[in-house]
Amino acid sequence: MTDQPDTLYSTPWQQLGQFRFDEAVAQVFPDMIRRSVPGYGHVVGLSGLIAKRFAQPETYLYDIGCSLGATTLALATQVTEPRCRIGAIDPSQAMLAEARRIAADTPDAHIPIDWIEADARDYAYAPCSVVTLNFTLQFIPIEERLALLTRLAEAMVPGGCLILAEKTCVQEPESQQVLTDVHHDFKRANGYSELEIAQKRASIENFLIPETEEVHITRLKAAGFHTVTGFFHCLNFRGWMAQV
Ligand code: GEK
Repeated sequence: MTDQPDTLYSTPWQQLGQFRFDEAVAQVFPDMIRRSVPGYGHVVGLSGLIAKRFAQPETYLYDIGCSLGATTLALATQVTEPRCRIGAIDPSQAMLAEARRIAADTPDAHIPIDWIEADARDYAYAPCSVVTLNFTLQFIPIEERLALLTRLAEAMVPGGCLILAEKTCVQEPESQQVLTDVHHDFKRANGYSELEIAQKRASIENFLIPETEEVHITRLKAAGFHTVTGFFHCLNFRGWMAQV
């Protein structure tokens, strides 16, 4: 596992470009996400347990926006159904290269993994029983989210489950402010400076677009998921199981 500390925004940037999932990010990603997303480890671990319950033999499990494969490996170690395969999808070549390296060092993965360099919006999905979209839908333009979820619901076998985790927001400005403030306190408590918090925020502002829980649940139902059940909530981060 790459264990480099995230210092990407620790010195002033002359020109802050939009955040990109490039090689520099891939090198520090585990540290970055653990210090930035409260409950990230719980979401990953629970994804494996939920997948174990819903996986069906001879189907695909997809981990979309797999990054370094933390959720992918949770699926591969928990699920024991016969003749399953995992499709781990990410458009970032740098992320996938690191993910492959980490997976090669994980001996207790039971399920073969196909590492797929692709955009989730274009990929032709095979029949699948589990899909994880952990902190990935938030990077897809809002107007394209329903089409992607609809394609996923159509690819799922009856009884299948989508696991969706996202950074969310709330309607009431005062509640939103307190959630943002405590999230920044969480980052400070994890060693990020004011400069790092401010620069990361500026670079990701128009790239990571959160929505409310109500919008997510309404859209999941419109996409064809009949039951949507929350499994995780910590500050402004939430996770749902959506069944077809
Ligand atoms: C984890 N799920 O560790 N199609 C597929 N992937 C995409 C797309 C797209 N259109 N756009 C961005 N990504 C992981 C963490 S990180 C979350 C997910 C974060 C990918 C992008 O390349 C990146 O690897 C991932 O989504 C988001 O459980 O960085 O906050």
